[in-house]
Amino acid sequence: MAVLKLNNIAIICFMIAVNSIRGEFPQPFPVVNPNPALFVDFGPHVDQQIPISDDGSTGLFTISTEFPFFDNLYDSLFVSVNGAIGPREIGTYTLKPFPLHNGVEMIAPFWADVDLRTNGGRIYYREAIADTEADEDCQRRATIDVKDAFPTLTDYAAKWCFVVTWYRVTFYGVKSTPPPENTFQVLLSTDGKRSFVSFIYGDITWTTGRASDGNEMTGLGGKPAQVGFNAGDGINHFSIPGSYTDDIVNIEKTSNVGTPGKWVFRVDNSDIQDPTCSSNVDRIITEGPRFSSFLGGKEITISGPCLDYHDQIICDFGGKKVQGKLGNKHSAKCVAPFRGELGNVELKISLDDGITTPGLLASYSHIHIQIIWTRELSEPL
Ligand SMILES: [Ca+2]
Repeated sequence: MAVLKLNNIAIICFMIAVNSIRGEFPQPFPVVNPNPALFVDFGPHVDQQIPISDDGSTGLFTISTEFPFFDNLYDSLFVSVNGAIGPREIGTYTLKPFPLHNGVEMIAPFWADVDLRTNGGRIYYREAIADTEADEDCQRRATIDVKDAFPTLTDYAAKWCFVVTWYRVTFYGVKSTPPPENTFQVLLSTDGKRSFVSFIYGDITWTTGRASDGNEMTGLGGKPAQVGFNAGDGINHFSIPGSYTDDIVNIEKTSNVGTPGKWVFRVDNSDIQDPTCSSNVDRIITEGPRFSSFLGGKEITISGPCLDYHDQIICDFGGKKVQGKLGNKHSAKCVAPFRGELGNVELKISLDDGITTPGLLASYSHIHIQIIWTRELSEPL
């Protein structure tokens, strides 16, 4: 399929070159914000536009700040046609599931085989730092998203915002008329220290290009779109539920912040923070780091259960209990105690001052913490 596509690209590139001279690209649609309550203002009146291509990008775009992402700082990025943003161009159109190796750092609001040559769909982007109503609105909305999702971050104020909108884009190899179209937007924001990403979805109707075994009429099936974050180290990544499955076509009806079509994440460190919490007692706790020195002292962040300010948090590290503290409404923090031996211990968390006995899952969840000599001697679990 890849070879086929490459041949097609060569042919189509020639056709585009000819069309470009003749000015015969599909005309862009008039831009209509599908949901002003969700989507930051976008379009040719405020944005730049990505050149028409199948698997191209903005080219390297130098940003006016350093954007923290997965424990690194980035001062430039590519916006790739195929639904991803990062310090590298993402020309790949047939996806592999996260985690990806080879240093492919990626913010993926909807990584799939977008093709801008086919219909009038366009991708608009801007670094929203000007003293204009549209740019200030980007920073204001990003700030609100963060404060709504992470209520303890009352001091957060976005100083920089970057917005990209994939507007009515369709997929490579589409045969149907009119073609299925997707509209989605991503906001990046930072205050210089912390950084956040909002994914915003309008109509999502296709998931897969034809070269990824998708149906050429519907854009469904095959290897569907991936939504989440990839650190590129083969370990750290985050995929939202349904990513890389057929269910991702329903992403505009889902949320981790209670607003269908919106997902918000903190992305500056290696553990992507998803504000989703759950009263589901069987929910797996996913935060970390999932290791500590045998001397103790490592602060462990635990998320999953919905927490409240009146919860009395106790962490039980293999029988050694320590008092924890509230991180935000979705996370607690406990400092691992001294433990004079190596190996795994079970970490349990109580929200009622340790009254509830372990095993009554209404108040307990658990993970295993690996006790090691130093971080360098072992990888996190
Ligand atoms: Ca493509």
